[in-house]
Amino acid sequence: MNAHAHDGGAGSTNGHGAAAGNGNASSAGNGATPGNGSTPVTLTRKDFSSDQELRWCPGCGDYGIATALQLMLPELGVAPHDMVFVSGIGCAARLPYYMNTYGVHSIHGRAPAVATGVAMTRPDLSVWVIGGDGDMLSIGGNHLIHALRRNVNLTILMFNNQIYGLTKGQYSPTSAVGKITKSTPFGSIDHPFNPVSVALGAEATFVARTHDTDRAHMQQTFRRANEHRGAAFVEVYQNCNVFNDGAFDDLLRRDVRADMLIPLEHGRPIRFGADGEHGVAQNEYAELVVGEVAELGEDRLLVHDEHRPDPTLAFALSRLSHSPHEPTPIGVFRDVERPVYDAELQAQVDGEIERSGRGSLSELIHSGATWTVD
Ligand SMILES: Cc1ncc(C[n+]2csc(CCOP(=O)(O)OP(=O)(O)O)c2C)c(N)n1
Ligand code: SF4
Ligand SMILES: [Mg+2]
Repeated sequence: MNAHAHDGGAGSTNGHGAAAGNGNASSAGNGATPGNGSTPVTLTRKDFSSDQELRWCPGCGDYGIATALQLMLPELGVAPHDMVFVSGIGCAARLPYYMNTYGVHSIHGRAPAVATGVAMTRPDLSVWVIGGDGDMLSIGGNHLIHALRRNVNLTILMFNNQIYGLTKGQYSPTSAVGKITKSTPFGSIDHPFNPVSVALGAEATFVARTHDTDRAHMQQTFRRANEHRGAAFVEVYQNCNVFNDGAFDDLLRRDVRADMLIPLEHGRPIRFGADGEHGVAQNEYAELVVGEVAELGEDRLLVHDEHRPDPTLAFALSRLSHSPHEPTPIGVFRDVERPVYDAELQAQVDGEIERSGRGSLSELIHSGATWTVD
């Protein structure tokens, strides 16, 4: 795929291709280099915003996420025509329409598969995957975990509103037990997924959680995810004010937030509360416990290490809360290095070409056991 040659063609969501020059812009800082090598241009939110009016329900959390993203993207120093947003189907999946980048609004659940193809054939592009909890964990659960375990170079943002929004309020794999929806009139009996645990279980190399009411936290998390080489998974708590309003209120209301969000900061003891009075420690069975620092003891607090090669402790952190009604960690759970799928594949292909020459597809098809049917 040559993204530059497809302006307005199949796969382009909005007919707006390159916004700044036509070269491969990957200069550092808030500027992208035009193709003619002249002075870098300064990118702004406008460069990443399409001419389409943002259209979700008034009050939807998706507005806050889209705004955070569009305001942060210019800082990456990557020109819009070197970015691709791939989505599945759902309210969240509408995002590529609003981005003045390349984009594919693909098939329900298949965004990670489509994006894998883009990342493998065009490793020079910045490839983002956007979807909801239904798109990525119901029909697309399979595709998501394989993109994660393969460590394809993708930035995957999952907007979790614990409901199917677009189809008007059916339960999703992250809906709570007992949740009454159109498809669970007597209450859901399904045990929900914890998306961060799922990603860590698939041994994703970058796993984080953020939420739609803190723009700075979202931007910092999205930026870190995009800087990561390999598959980066970010769960974004997102309010669907029409079909699941207030799902995260017990965590995110201003008056409770300090006591309910556990910020994870690399190299720092894990503590929270207005005065850092609560903390996380390991007990004598090596299990994680949440308690008062005065009782646990400062020196027993767990020091967060994003870079631990073994995901067990990150997984244990993800299990500290089983619903957004108890103290819940946010931030980066894991950030480790592992060979990246697209680079490994390219190395294999290059090695074979060097060993055996370029080869011919026609010769390959007509070689070996072939026969003619009369
Ligand atoms: C193959 C297929 N099955 C079902 C649907 C119907 N459908 C569209 S979006 C969706 C779920 C959307 O929920 P989610 O991914 O959580 O996104 P949200 O709308 O909540 O952002 C479903 C079931 C579809 N479009 N295609
Ligand atoms: S249905 Fe929910 S998720 Fe979809 S646009 Fe409306 S408020 Fe947002
Ligand atoms: Mg949803």
